[in-house]
Amino acid sequence: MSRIFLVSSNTIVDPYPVYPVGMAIIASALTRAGHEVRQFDFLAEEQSDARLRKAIYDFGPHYVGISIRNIDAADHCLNGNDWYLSTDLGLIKIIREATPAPVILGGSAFSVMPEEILNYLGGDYGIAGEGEQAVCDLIEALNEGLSVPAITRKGAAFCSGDAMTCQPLWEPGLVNFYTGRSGMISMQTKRGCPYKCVYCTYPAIEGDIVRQRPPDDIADEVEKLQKTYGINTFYFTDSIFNDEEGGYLNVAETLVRRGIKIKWAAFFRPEEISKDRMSLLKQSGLYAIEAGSDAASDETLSGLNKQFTFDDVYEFNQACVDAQIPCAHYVIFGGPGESEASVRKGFVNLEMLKNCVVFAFSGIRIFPGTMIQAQAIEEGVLRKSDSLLKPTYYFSPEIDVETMDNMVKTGFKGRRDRIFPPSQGLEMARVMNKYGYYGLLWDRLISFR
Ligand code: B12
Repeated sequence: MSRIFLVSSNTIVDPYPVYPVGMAIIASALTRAGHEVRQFDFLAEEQSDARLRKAIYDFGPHYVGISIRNIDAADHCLNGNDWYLSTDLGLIKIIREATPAPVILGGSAFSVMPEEILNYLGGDYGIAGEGEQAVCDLIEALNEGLSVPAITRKGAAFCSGDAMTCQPLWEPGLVNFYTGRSGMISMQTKRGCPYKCVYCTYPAIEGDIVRQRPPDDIADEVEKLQKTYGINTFYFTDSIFNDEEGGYLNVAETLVRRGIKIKWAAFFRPEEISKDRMSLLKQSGLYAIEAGSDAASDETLSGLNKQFTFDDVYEFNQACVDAQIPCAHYVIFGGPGESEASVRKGFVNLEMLKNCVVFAFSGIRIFPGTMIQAQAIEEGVLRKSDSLLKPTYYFSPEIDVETMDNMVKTGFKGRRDRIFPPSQGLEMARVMNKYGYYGLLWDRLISFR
């Protein structure tokens, strides 16, 4: 048995603070393997270095694990003022002063560029991708004195759906902290994304094979959270909730069959969805959809390799409107193929989307190993050796960025349901928080009356 001190380093509160489910799953797996675990959430602990130091002294860990969720906000308009690894660097310094225990890094951000982050932060070991089994194996190997590589990469789709029955170790204090500030709790129902969007890091984090958690296991967890904490609003954090195989329908059916009454929201791929399916989802509690529409014209959708067209986005939006489910579309301007003509066409298209919110982003954050990195290298705007640790963005060479941003600002002017730059949405959320509103908040901009 080892004592393992886990730290969640994420301090982002935009668009709202999100429960550190990654850390909670690791805590659960380690506890099941017989270890003693302490979870320390830097945000909930008011970002206090002193509390962190004291908690480490009091616990006397054999190992420290850091869950690193975000590198930056992937928002070009923030001009690089959204870089979070400096927080992790500060945490490691305190940890090193407080204990000689080896430091193990993991988390979604870590998995996106493990070598660079391990080097930058000076951790001892890192686990890229799914961590629950890998972290137990690593600690066992270290306890046996075996030599292990600095970075473990068991393959991004390591755990089967059944192996994901490892429910997070929910901490009552953290549950209250996060539900109090966001009005919801996060839960993962599946892993893996089979699509090949040019910018995407998801395959590196959770693999490209869809693995569905058993629906009854999900329902058990929902019920447990409802009974123990009175939580009724959930966010299913899957990369894409409406998987092609239809596993998501089994989740909805199970919630309905078991008479579980909750509200839930999730990310959807804007693809054809029948009335019956929408109605089942709504019956199971679906109250809002965030759609990865990603671009506003067929040229740019194809440039991102989305494998759907704007007609699909339109039909999907109509299906949401017909079912009276608020939908927010996330679109990026400036991707491959973007030109002034495609932005104009994009505005004609977006105008056709009724009763929905559109969040627009400018440029694509480039991550290692993605197709967009290769394209940027080919276009001569990036070198293979360039570090991507600090926010680096791709813009189509066919458009001037300032001109494009101004076109988007002008196009959205005067509309509260069209948001650009993204910080505008955050300002709106802050104001609503002041008046006691929490949650997604954008859904309140839509009315079906
Ligand atoms: C759902 C989601 C959201 C939702 C969250 C909703 C909610 N209520 O929870 C919303 C839309 C709000 C959101 C917002 C943001 N997100 Co987001 N989000 C995701 C997504 C799709 C899933 C995250 C999740 O919950 N996963 C489930 C948990 C269980 O998995 P996990 O944390 O990865 O944990 C596993 C492993 O990483 C590992 N692990 C985790 N911790 C540890 C610790 C140790 C020691 C070890 C060994 C292993 C380990 O084991 C775990 C189990 O296998 C990911 C992409 C992805 N596919 O991962 C992006 C992602 C995490 N988001 C990202 C970003 C950037 C953001 C925003 C900053 C974007 C923005 N501009 O607003 C905000 C920040 C919000 C915040 N407060 O932190 C990036 C982060 C990387 C980066 N680029 O910096 C990701 C990776 C997407 C991407 N672009 O690449 N997000």
